[in-house]
Amino acid sequence: MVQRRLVCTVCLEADLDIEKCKWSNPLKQDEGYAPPVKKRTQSHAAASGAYGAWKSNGWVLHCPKGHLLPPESDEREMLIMGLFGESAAGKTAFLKAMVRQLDIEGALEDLGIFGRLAPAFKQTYKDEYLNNNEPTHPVYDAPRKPVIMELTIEGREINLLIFDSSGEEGETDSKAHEQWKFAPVADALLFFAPPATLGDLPESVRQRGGNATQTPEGTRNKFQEVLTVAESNDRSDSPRRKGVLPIFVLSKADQLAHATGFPEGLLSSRRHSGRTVRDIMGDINRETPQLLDFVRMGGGDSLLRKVLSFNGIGRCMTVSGTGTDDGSTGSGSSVRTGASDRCLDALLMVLWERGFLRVVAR
Ligand SMILES: Nc1nc2c(ncn2[C@@H]2O[C@H](COP(=O)(O)OP(=O)(O)OP(=O)(O)O)[C@@H](O)[C@H]2O)c(=O)[nH]1
Ligand SMILES: [Mg+2]
Ligand SMILES: [Zn+2]
Repeated sequence: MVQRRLVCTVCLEADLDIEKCKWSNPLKQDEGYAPPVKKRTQSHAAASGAYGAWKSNGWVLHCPKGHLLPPESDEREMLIMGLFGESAAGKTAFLKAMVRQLDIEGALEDLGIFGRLAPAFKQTYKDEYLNNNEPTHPVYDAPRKPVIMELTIEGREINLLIFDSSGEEGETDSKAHEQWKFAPVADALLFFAPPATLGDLPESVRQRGGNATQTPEGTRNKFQEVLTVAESNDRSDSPRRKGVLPIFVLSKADQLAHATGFPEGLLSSRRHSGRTVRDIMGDINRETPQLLDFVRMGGGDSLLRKVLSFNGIGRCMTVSGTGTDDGSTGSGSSVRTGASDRCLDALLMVLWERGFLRVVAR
């Protein structure tokens, strides 16, 4: 059973009670509460008619404090992913790869999963992510806004909110709590660890790319800071915490091509087309022990254990080819190797855990 969640992207405090949310109509400069035409238990179809007409007249849902909620929040499920890791670990590149795979490549369509940037959010995405001014360096200490994607799986609609943190954030406890307000409400926490964070790998491998600034200690501290924030006001056995999926992401894995012991298969495309959810989940599960062995051999055991310490659950995955850091400038100056479509493993894992894929996996 999937629990419907409603979180305001500005307050990020707790699950909101939809009955307490405000409807307002910017076109009519009017404010009020939902008319009693739709019961909470009604399905989307049953809710059409007066309710639908009323909404198409411009009434939109706001949180009790008046912040605009993500599109169609009264109808859709909500999933929240948070990306964490040191600077230049590949988080923003991962997010862009996800958007590209879902929205442009339609990579999961054969699996019955359709995704696109929320139309109202497209311009913001272009400005903030596709132009050069990536929001990698926060100018203000204001909490980050998510990238909002809409997913459809067999008629079920989901607002996917992805919060892309910056490695510069979380300097102090108090800053971390302010900047990562989304962490305690996230469904999935992604912990990014590029090869430089694996201290037992040969220096030549860790430094591939030339300017790898991450360290095992820096990343371990970052992970700990994230856990501290994500755990706040939640007991370790609380149902919410148990439902979270922490994911260890070995990023920039193309740097590991030819590294001793690295399973090269992890650099091959996930090839979603023409396959089923079960095929893909099977592949992911088969690869997991190989990946864990390599990370442990490379000295990443304490990072893995940190990720696992959140609730005892944990997944791991690898992504590569979402960017290049070989020091060359300009796009197209180097050949990208790797499997950027593996960025979707995280989404599949979360959807699977949350029971969204049962219908398409039959
Ligand atoms: N080799 C390689 N380089 C990558 C990969 N993904 C990203 N990069 C490069 O790594 C650098 C940093 O990537 P970002 O995605 O901006 O890193 P980030 O984690 O968002 O960093 P902050 O926002 O500063 O915290 C860029 O030069 C990317 O092109 C990858 O899969 N392989
Ligand atoms: Mg970034
Ligand atoms: Zn709010």
